[in-house]
Amino acid sequence: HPLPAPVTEMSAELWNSAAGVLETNWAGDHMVPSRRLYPHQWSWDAAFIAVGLAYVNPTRAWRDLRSLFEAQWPDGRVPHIVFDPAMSEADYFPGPAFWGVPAYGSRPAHGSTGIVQPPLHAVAAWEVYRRAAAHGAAASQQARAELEWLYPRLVAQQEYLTDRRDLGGGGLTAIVHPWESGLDNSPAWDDAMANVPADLSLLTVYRRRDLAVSDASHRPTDTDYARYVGLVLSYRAADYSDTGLTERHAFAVECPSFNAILGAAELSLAQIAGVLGHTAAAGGHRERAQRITSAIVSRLWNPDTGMFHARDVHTGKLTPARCVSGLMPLMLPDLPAGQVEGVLAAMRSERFGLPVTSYDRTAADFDTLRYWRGPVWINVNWLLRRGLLVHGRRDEAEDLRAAMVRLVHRNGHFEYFHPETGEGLGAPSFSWTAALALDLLA
Ligand code: 9YW
Repeated sequence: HPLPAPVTEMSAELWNSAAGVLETNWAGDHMVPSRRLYPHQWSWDAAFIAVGLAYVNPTRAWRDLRSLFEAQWPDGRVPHIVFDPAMSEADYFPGPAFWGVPAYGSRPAHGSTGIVQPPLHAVAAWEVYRRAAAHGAAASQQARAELEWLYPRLVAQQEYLTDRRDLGGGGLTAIVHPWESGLDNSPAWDDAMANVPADLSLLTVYRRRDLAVSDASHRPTDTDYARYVGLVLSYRAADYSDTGLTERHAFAVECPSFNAILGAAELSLAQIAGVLGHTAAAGGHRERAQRITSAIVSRLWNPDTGMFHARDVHTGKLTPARCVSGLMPLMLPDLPAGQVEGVLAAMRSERFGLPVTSYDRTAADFDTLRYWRGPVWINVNWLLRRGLLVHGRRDEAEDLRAAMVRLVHRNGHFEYFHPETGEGLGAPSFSWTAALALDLLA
């Protein structure tokens, strides 16, 4: 499937290299984020990836989403990693044996993790569906059948997050591990993580695999990892039950990005319910999106900084850190004008730049290399561009689109990028960067 017109040499080159990355990273029934660093299936990666596959291989887009949801738990949670039985325990830490989760569902997987990631899949499914007609009648028929299969599963995912994970009781989902945010070592978690025990001796029992395949100065620290491992052990101790979790688990945080995606998912579910003829359900989804938006505004907005911040469920405090997650509620169409203006002002300020950094450039601990503590990531910028479009900021959306395309074309389909030089960092041939490049070009 060639790039739709207008085609320039630059866009054709980028389109072909992006399609090539998705070809390389296809593992039979799912896509891996990166062959070397992340050799299994990741949950929110699958959503971003489907958005790109919608242009070049819709059958694989549906296959990837279906594979993920085939591993859905009976309680509705969609695990953040589904482990590929073709890989061994040594290929990724923490691997299947560490999590100790049985293989749920029909997927012939090697189990999964017990935590979740942002529920972007309804948004992705709707995008793949919308593009199906461009591939002909058979693709349209397939898209409808896949939506029918996915819809109840997407609803169960939302219900798990809104019913079981509303640990703060205010209508938002609380994440119980930084990995659940998808923004692993973001400064947004520093305050809450300070209250999580860091038992470094755990790292003599469990060895980090990431350091064997990437640069330590880019990755979360050993202290971070000791806490990450400790939090999994804590959640695992009661078989990942959410009952009474706040009292026995050291980390519970309401993340503005996670909850913005939760709200956006309800709106996509409303669209999906509409085409499937579930009219009453569609109204319910729209109402839930509105409730989530109101809860984000009343619980996570800080009028002094003019942006959103993560809220620690244990202390009730907002973190002072200004992170990209605090811009993400821009995705929500019912966000009140005051909050829209605040987020836009923060985005335009010297704190974030174009494309936006993962963390405030002017902060004393801004780190140009370390993962979610400074570098530029394409996926969150892609979500912010959606937010700009939702609020009719076409020129700014176009500037952001052009900046992302330039960055990836000049530097390659990397996992993340140096915020000053643009150099590609982390894993090369990274699936979501390639997938989203296709969408930005189309
Ligand atoms: C890790 C796969 C995942 C992403 C996350 C990202 C990273 C895994 O990679 O986490 O080992 O640190 O933070 O968002 O889903 O691409």
